[in-house]
Parts: sequence; C-alpha cells; structure tokens
Amino acid sequence: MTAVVISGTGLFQAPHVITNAELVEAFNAYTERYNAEHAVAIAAGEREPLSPSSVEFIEKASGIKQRFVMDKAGVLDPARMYPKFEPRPDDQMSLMAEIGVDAAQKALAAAGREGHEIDAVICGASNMQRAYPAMAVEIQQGIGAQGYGFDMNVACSTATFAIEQAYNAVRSGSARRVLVVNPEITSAHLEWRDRDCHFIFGDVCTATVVERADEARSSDCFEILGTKLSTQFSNNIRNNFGFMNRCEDTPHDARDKTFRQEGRKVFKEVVPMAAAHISAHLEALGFTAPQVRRFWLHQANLGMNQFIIRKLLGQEPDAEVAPLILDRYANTSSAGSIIAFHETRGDMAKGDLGVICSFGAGYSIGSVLLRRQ
Ligand code: CO8
Repeated sequence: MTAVVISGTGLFQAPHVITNAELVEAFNAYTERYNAEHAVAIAAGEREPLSPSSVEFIEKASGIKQRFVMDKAGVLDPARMYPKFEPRPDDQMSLMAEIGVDAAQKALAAAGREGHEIDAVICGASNMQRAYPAMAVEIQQGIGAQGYGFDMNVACSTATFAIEQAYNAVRSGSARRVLVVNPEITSAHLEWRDRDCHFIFGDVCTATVVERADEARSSDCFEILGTKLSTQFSNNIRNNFGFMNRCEDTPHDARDKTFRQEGRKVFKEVVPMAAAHISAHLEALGFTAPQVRRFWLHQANLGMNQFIIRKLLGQEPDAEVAPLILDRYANTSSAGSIIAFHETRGDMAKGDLGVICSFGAGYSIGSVLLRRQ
C-alpha cells in the first residue's frame, strides 16, 4: 500500500460576525416580544414564559465568544431569528457548492494542485442543501475535477470519516488524489429561539487534499499513519427534518425539525468515549498519548476538550497541545477540528505526531493520526 498524505487545506470564512453580546441582545428582544404576546396565557399558567440568555453563561458554559454566519440580519431580527437566503435558480451554483468551491480552491493552491488533478470529491456536512444531485458532483464540476463525487453525513464526525474514505481510496490505488469538502451552514438548521442552544453554532467551509505521498508537491505534508472510526446510536443529538415530514403531516417548523440535544448528557457520555477512542487508536498503531505533540479536537465545548486532554495526558491542557478555535468560530460541526488543524499546524517539526479527532451526533467518533513529513 502506498503512503498517503494530507497535502493542503483551505478555509472559507463566512462573511458576518455575531458576538455573544449581539446574539443575546436579539434573543432577549425576542423573548420580551414573546412574553408580551402571550401575556394572558402565561398569566393563566397555560404557557411558560421565556427566560433571557446571558453572555456570561455562554462564555462560561461553552468557551464561545462569537461565530461567523452567512447572514447576520435574519438571525438577529427578533421577528425572524434565522438567516435569509435568496432562492437560486437551478442554473446558478448552489450556496453550499459555492463555499465548497472557495475552500477547495484554497486547499488545491496550498497543495500545489489544480482542479483537473483531483479524481474524487467527497462532500460531507451535517445537513445537505438538497437531496440530489449530490453537492459533491456540483463541486466537482465547479473546480473541474475528474472522476466522481459523493455526499456523506456523519454529523460532527463527517470530516474524519471522509478522510478515512479518501485515505483508503488513495492507498488502495482506486484514486490518486481526493478532495474532502465540509461546507457547514449550521445557521440554517439551528433553532436560534432556543436559549439552551442558540449560541452553539457557526458557519464555515473547510477543504482537505489527500494524495499519494510520492506525488505530493507541497512542503507542508502530513502523512496519514492511520484512521479509526466508531459509532454508537444515541438520541441525545437529533434532528428529525427529512423527506417524509410532509407525509407525516407534521409542521415543517416543529421544534424537532432543527438541531436539538441533551447537552449535559452528551458532554458526560462523549468525553470518556472520545478519550478511550484516541487511546485505543494510538495503542493499535504502537504509540502513546504523550508522544503526540498536538490534538486537533472537535470544537464543540472548551470544557469537553479540557476533560479529554486531562484523561489522555493527566495534565492541564493548553493551546500548544490542544488548540482552540471555537472561541472565534463556535461549533462548526464537522469542520471544527479541520479549522484547528488548518490554523495551528505551522510550527509542527518533521516527525512530530498529531491527532485530528471529531465527535458528535450518532454518536460518532473519528480519529486520524498524522506525522509531519
Ligand atoms: N443563558 C443563560 N442561562 C442558560 C442558558 C443561556 N443561554 N442556557 C441554559 N441556561 C441555564 C439552564 O436553564 C440551567 O439553569 P438551571 O441550573 O437553573 O436549570 C443552567 O443554565 C445550566 O444549563 P445546562 O445544564 O444546559 O448547561 P451546561 O453547563 O451543560 O452547558 C452546553 C450547556 C454548552 C450545551 C453543554 O452541555 C455542552 O456543550 N454539551 C456538549 C454539547 C455537544 O458537544 N454537542 C455536540 C453537538 S454538535 C454535533 O454533533 C453536530 C450536530 C449537527 C450540527 C447541527 C447544526 C445546527
């Protein structure tokens, strides 16, 4: 089997920033409107009043300070509370493909490649803009790639699961160069009116070039030493939006048709699973956690990442060992650990080991062990 590297990454940053202060101001304006509108029912005990959100809670509970979004005005409009996108005709590139092509072109430039040198595109995200044709095929056309493209979804773990597909395709010889694209427009499937989760997500797109080590042109290559995936069914992170909704005669905007979670249960259950997963993966490849210089962990919650590092290394985590980008980007689902890798791999020396690890809905956990070339 041939050696395989990640030879380039690219990042599309959504155009608007929403700070916690702006978010909380809009949310609290919404709750005041709601409580005034339903004052009679609330006084009669028929409805619960909505409680205000707070910047202090958000920063303390999550570590998130701001998020980037595709549309700020719609999200911050207390009468709307979700983004507004202009519908596009079929002959115009779709929004997810557009940000996918942007990130892809940056990743290709970093790898010293052009679109026609790619022979497979995998597009992975927590939610796809449409059922078909696959977003990946539109991105494939957008960059002028060869071969084939397909979409996949393992929620927050989609990028690591896609990297394993790319790695296997390249090392088996069925593809020479695979592009993984993770466009996450989370703002469109977050319930911005729910105090428990309105602060969690942000929009972004990442792209990753995976290719044969002996053909790579970039001087910034990381060899993939191995990948490990695992899943275990849980309802604790769930979104019931789907093609059968209209047949079930349920309203399309019912609460279960956007993201919802039992955040505390997720926190408690996923932290030990992720730490055990990484340990088992390293052990299977003949390494131990202290030999790893950097862990690019999924960016959902500061506390989760701290727990995982303490479990793995028995030491207090810092930015050197587990860089944090969620303070600026929030949780960007599958793209989070790739943003961390993209932004903080520059100081890795030849031979240094690093682990990309994602975890989230499913539950799903994926890890990729890398060695700087
Ligand atoms: N402001 C003020 N107070 C609040 C707020 C708020 N916004 N929200 C909750 N509170 C209150 C609660 O009411 C509660 O009050 P009380 O103690 O009186 O009951 C108190 O604060 C504590 O609430 P929680 O127990 O809920 O707070 P936590 O400390 O557990 O923090 C978190 C909540 C931040 C959600 C935390 O539990 C967490 O991060 N958990 C892990 C979540 C996670 O990693 N989920 C992964 C999901 S991502 C994924 O898999 C991809 C899915 C697809 C993407 C979808 C995109 C839309």
